[in-house]
Amino acid sequence: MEHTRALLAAALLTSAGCETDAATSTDNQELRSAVQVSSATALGDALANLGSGDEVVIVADGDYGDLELVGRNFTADVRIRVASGVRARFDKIRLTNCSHILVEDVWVRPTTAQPAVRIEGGSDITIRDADIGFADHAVGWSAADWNARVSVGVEVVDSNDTTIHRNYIHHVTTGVESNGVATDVNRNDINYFSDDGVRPHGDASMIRSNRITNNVKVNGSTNVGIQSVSRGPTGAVGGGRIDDLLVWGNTIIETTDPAKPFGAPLQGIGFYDGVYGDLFIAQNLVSVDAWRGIAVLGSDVANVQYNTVIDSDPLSPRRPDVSIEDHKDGRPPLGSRLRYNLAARVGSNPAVNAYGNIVTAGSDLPVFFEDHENYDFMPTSSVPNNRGSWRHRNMDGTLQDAARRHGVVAGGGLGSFMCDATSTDALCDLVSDEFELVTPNNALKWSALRPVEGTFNFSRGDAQVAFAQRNGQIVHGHTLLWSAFNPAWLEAYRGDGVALAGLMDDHIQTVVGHYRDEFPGVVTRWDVVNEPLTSSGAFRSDSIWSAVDSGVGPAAYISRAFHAAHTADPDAHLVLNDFGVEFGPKGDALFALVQEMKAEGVPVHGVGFQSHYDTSWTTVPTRDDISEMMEQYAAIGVDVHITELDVRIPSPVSAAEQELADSFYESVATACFVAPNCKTITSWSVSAANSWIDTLTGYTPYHPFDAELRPERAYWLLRAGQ
Ligand code: 9MR
Repeated sequence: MEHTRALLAAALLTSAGCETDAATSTDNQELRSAVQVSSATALGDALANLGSGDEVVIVADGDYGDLELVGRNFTADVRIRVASGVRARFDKIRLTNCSHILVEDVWVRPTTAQPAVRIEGGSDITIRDADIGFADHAVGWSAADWNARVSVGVEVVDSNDTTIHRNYIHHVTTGVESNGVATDVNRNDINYFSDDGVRPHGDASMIRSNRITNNVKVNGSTNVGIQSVSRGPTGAVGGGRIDDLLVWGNTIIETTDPAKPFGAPLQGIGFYDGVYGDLFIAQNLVSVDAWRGIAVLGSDVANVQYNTVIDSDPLSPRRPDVSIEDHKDGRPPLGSRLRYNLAARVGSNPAVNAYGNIVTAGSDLPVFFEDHENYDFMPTSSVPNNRGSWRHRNMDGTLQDAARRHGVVAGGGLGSFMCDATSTDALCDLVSDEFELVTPNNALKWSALRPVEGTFNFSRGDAQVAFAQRNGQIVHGHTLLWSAFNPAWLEAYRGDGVALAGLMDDHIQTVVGHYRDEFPGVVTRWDVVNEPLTSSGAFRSDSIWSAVDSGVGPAAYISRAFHAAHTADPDAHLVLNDFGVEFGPKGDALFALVQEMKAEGVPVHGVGFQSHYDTSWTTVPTRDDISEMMEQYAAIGVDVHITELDVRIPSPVSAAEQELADSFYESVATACFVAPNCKTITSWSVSAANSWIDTLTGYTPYHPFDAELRPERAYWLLRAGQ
């Protein structure tokens, strides 16, 4: 969006053909005003004349010296970017006590060995797509040259919410160093460094998907790919605490350039000076010839998981480890897990919960990886079923990462007896890693909550909601009212519409109120009513709820239920959920119902397209059907959630039906990703290991993961267009 706007602004300027000009839009209020400059003086003037923000300065090719701004705080991002296809060189960049500035595409080549980019104080600064380095290459450099000529690429000092994104940072001492809170260092390529790749020292920071390669050893300092150091009040190393660091999906390779001089052991991820609280080091690939691969010394809840640590030189004795150890002062690690890593050595601190790790010998490399000598760490089929290894097929993380890029939440369903706050089994781990939302498939239904009249049994529901809470997930509450899966005693109310109305109101108030109070902010949405329509689009007359005495018309109980849920939790997002509603008479009927409810002021916020598909059906929705129905809902301000996605294929599975099954996943994902009002894709069962489809005869279930929890093609289709 932002990008498009700027391009549009740039196009307007180009057509105006001026060196300095201002363009504003009359037909699009969001379009920023833009200024184009082609000299250091014009740039200085343009920066001096900026208003309160939301402006773009486009820099033409040329040499601009230092970019220095002090105390410039904007309310919306000011964007300083280079015109397409040209090079604008800067000597240094200094942003001091500034906020909401985005610097893009610049070419930074300092002439002296001081940090190339320094951000001090202030907040919300972004540096992206820049080329930052002290030289283009270092051919012929001596160690003394290295020591004299380079400094830090990007240094962040006491500035919060900094983003360092997609830069090429090279020929530096350290690539990025920050002590700011919430620094996000992601997708940078850090190449040729004489100290460390990235040094994150500030709380709540993320180091994600960076590529860190080719260290040079030119002095006494030890080279580490990513190193974090806590400091105490007096500045003592290891005397403090750093919380909430996420080190995710980085690739650290000691040497990719065989001609590189000054080669020496590179330690991968060295967190040697804790305490580190709530630390996640996951899905990183480290290929080094050092004793240290990934090591954490001093932790208070650390998860080091799904990493691959490869011994890049099987002939040398050094075997890189993955480990969580005592703090250097002797304090043992607390609440920490070391799991599902694949490494040349695995630590064994007795205080650490270690499981699922695989130790590789150097000689395994050709067996485990497609072509490790050429840095292709695609696992072969010989890799044991360790999730750390298959994840490296795709370094971009999980389903939730992929969905989030489209503004969509990825959800997973929990079967009746799956997962609670203490679960450590692989399936629950997978659900917590891959999805940011869970839906208890059965635990919140009437027969689970109220098997006996007069009492509520929240034990199963609470266990699953506690699971989600522990993992920072949200919950889709399913379901307050349904015609099926009700306890037998409820039937006794049929015929007494008034008593039934009271029972319904009380149920909604009690259940929604319970989760509102006991797990604040976790159950953020509810299927208030499930499956109210028949396949022809009529109201189900067999549903006990149709007997509620609540005014005129068969839909009256539905509106009453939504009002009750809204009263119980005004913040909850309320959903009407049904299957087969993407098209046809049932689809039209649901839309008409929701439209009418909206018109009457009923608090209905979303509809659920359940999306259980069967490849033997003769009529199935196409991607266009799904998209068109989503658009209709968008027009009346209603969100769409894919609430129960799965596919079943009659056994034995034919190639044609498998293809059809794939096409369902593809249609749903692509339709949802482009629809601004499609907010969720939930896989009802996440794997064939926990499939409700097994309760149907003659079908093979098809879910994102197979029975061994390996990703199916459906998994990759759900990541479409990431
Ligand atoms: O997957 C659920 C299965 O385990 C239960 O036995 C069944 C009855 O409660 O419900 C299944 O889930 C259904 C969901 O609640 C509503 N849409 C259809 C789902 C699949 O039948």
